[in-house]
Amino acid sequence: MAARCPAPHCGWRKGRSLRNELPQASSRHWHGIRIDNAMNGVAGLTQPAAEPLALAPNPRMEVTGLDTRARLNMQGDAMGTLDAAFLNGERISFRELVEANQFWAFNGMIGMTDRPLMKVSTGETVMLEIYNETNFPHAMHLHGMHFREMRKDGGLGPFRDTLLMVGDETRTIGFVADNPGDWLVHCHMLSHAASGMMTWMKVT
Ligand SMILES: [Cu+2]
Repeated sequence: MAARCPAPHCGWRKGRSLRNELPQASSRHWHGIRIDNAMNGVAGLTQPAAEPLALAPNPRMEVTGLDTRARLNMQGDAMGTLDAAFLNGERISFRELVEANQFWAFNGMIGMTDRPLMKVSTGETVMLEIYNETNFPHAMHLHGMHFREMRKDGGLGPFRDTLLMVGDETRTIGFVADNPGDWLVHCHMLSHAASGMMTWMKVT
């Protein structure tokens, strides 16, 4: 707005919220509108300044030109292939894992680890192959970014952030890592997540 004086006319529908897309913390004070004190917009007196909102760019539809490939094996359950896994840096037998109520794993690791599942740079296109070694369905959920399934026939599925996978199934997802940060990757059946099916990825 600073580039124009007077600033352009600004209309807003009742009930909609405003967000700060300016590069600095800002407040807004209204003339001509009777308003609650808490919304009067005097930073430091009636409300804190709104911090700038760093929104990720819209997701890119294409997932071509792959930069990173990774694989995630979902493991666990008594009928599955997991005979031991790492929990807090220690290799533990499946029997002991059941006693500890920690019997779901990703790539042989239970729960959060110091090292991420993958570390990628912003803008990299990532292909993640997911194999459900177990006999249970799992809902793979990625935080922070949306993905498309890369189907075996070469087609791309719709944008999603969760993929329901049945037992003994391999599916592949692709996405552009366009949102920097540490992002949780987990099974959205939350009892599975609490029992170990959690990891994370880093986008730098
Ligand atoms: Cu699950």
